Amino acid sequence: MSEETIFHKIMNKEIPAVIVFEDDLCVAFKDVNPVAPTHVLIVPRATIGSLNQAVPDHEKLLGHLLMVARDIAASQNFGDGYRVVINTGADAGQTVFQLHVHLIGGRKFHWPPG
Ligand code: DGP
Repeated sequence: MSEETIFHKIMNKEIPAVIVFEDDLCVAFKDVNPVAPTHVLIVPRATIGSLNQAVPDHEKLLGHLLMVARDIAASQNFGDGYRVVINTGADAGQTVFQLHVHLIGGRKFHWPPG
């Protein structure tokens, strides 16, 4: 079962965050603990605990989150690339159980990630 998270409080403007984009489907704000010069989280307004809780009805929303990530990336001075990440489950490093897309850029990344 999905529960209210800190991201719901941010989306409801109950706690502050630096919001860089919002529309009727999602809110994008700066990560409080950035791992790169640009680190933005794109969060759906619909409660979805993780990618594992996504259902076929969410297909268009999931595509929208990626397009928003792409558009925010285009507004940044990224060099030759950026990374889009969805940590899914504790073993992957997910700590907030509301689906979110990390957009990180502004430095060079290595592969495979840690
Ligand atoms: P993940 O580990 O994939 O669940 O990412 C959660 C991210 O959320 C992590 O990078 C830190 C960020 N975060 C946690 N709490 C807050 C908060 O209160 N405000 C903001 N802006 N970001 C937060």
